[in-house]
Amino acid sequence: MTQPLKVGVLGYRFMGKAHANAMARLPMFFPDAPAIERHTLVGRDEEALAEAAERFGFAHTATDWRDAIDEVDVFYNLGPNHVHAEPSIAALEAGVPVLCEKPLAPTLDEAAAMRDAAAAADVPAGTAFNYRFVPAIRYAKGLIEDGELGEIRQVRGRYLQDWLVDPEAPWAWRMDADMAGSGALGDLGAHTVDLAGFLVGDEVGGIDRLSGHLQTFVDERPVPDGDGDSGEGGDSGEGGDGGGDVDDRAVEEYRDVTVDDAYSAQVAYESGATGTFEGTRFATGHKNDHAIEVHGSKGSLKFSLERLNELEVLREGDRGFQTVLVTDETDPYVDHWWPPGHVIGWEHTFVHESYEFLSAVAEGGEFSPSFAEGYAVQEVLDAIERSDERGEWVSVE
Ligand code: SOE
Repeated sequence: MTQPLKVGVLGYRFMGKAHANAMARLPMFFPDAPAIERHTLVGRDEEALAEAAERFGFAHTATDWRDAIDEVDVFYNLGPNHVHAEPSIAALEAGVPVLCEKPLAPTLDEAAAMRDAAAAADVPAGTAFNYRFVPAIRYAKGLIEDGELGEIRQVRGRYLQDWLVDPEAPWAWRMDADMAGSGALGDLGAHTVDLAGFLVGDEVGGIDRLSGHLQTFVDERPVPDGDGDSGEGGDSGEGGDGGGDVDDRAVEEYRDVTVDDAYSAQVAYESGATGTFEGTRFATGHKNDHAIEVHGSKGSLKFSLERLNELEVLREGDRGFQTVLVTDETDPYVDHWWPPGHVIGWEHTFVHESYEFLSAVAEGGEFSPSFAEGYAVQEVLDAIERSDERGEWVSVE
């Protein structure tokens, strides 16, 4: 009998919890998935790490990621963006497959180094764009591939959150350019750019040129006493949870916000199709509102993450949009979960993602989205920043 794959995970906050949950669900719902052992959890704060390892079912902990890479068969890099490149490259050089959170890196150069390390390794290197694994998104891609929408003319994507509306919401690594790279652009826009490319890229080609705009609304934020940790997985602000309120904690300092709070971009595809993308952490009342629409010569579709079991589709001849409930035989994962109509949620996207990634690892296959695909997204993010700086349309290099 083959030995379970020993999995090492860097990061134990929001994404650590999402992926650990996925690993725990796998053997119960995906018995054909490779057997895994939740082996080593990596972080800097020993006490918090030990508590997380206990809760997430990891047998070992390490405060240095190098120790984990020596011990494991698979490495999940779920740390803040500035710790994506070095550990991921080291793992790949040691022949250890890597699944890394998005965006691939804070800078295009680091992302290029990661892409090159992946190309030189003969193990899978995946970028964790989990929204590709929403069944409704797979269904939408099938419709587009089958020509149901005709010639694709427009794509529209937006990702709206509101966890920074309060100017006193605490500072976190996601607001620091050195650690995060960019703000709403990299954190939210990376998802939208990837999803648009996944859905329509084969039909409309790459993005030829674009016009980007970035805005920061609040320039500095309070750092609660002892908080604002930039450590490996030990961050204070994993997105939606925002690190909580500072009212009941002593505020020692205010720290600069050096990234965008919101971005928007207008894109021109090689085919002549156009697109608009926008992302913000300031959309009052929108918690995790990721939506994408595609318009073609024969039909259109609309997807919203907040109603992820559904897809709104208008086919040629329809007088209005039909809501398709994607929990039937059109869902590639439905047999693994509940009978049709028994809806699934956000956390299931991580289970599907791990199932595909670990299967690729065990079978020596390819995993998509790869580091090369993560790099392609990063090129678009970089172009949006360049366009904003120059105040003009730019090419995507
Ligand atoms: C934070 O804004 C965040 O957690 C993102 O980092 C995730 O990628 C997204 O899925 C939810 O929001």
